Amino acid sequence: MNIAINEIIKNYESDNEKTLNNLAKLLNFGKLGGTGRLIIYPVDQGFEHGPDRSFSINPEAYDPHYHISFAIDAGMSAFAAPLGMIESGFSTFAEKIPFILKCNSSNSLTSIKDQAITGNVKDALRLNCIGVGFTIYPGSEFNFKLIEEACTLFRKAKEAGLITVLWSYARGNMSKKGETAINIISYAAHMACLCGAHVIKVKLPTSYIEEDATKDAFVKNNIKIDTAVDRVKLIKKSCFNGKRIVVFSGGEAKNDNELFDEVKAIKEGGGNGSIVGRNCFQRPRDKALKLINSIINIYKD
Ligand code: FBP
Repeated sequence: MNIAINEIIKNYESDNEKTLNNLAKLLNFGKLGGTGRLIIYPVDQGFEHGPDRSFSINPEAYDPHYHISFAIDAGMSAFAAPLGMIESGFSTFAEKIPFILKCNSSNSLTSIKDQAITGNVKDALRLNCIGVGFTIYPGSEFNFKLIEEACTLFRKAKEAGLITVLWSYARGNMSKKGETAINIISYAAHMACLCGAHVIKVKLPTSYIEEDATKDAFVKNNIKIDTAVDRVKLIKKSCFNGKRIVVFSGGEAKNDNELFDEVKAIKEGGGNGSIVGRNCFQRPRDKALKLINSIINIYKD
């Protein structure tokens, strides 16, 4: 194992050998393998937003095989998806890319800020996944239940030698702007670390500070949050002073340059990488491949 990867892995002091090997697999796979950076391709938006809203702009994307083969050809570090999607490409793509089983999902046919459990450690092992993924909604009325579910899943996953990825998306008891406010994302990212996640996934924060009890600390202690680089640095600091892997989500489809600016800020701020879904499958395949290649080159540069 190279020095960069060793440096990251040694921060996970309590994990068994199998889990550490799976973490190493994630960090060594794909075009960013061995760099300490990673890029994950998540396809759970069919659950979260519905198939037509997600895929009709690029109809090939209705097919699960489209996504898994895209992840492989793009040189992604891993493919993350709910049960049915991984099952549907399991034998065709076995061993060709690390799978992360997304074990809960929400849907937009309801306005409730909760998630249903749709997968477990047994499924992840049956599907030869390297890890499990889970979403919590800090701030929602269901946040305590979601946090407890995440911890229960993670306990079993670690026993079974799997890694854990936590999508920590603030939602509920805050303004819409507050969901990506720097003070809220910092809090959400730290809670994800405390749940024991190996990889923390949050939205890229804005410089807006939500009115709440944490705001004062930002003002009094003059925490630097003006630029996207400052904000990525702060999130890494909130994640055990840089000792946890943090990836930032791509969000809704946007133009290439906007995305490149975000990636440059993540890189400069010491973030570990990106998790990009819609910005890939809502573009034609060739354009999406080019986009990911450029993102990879920014991280590698
Ligand atoms: P995207 O790159 O498409 O934003 O995917 C990342 C992701 O976390 C998905 O896993 C999830 O479905 C989606 O974002 C949720 O997005 P939103 O918070 O906008 O509903």
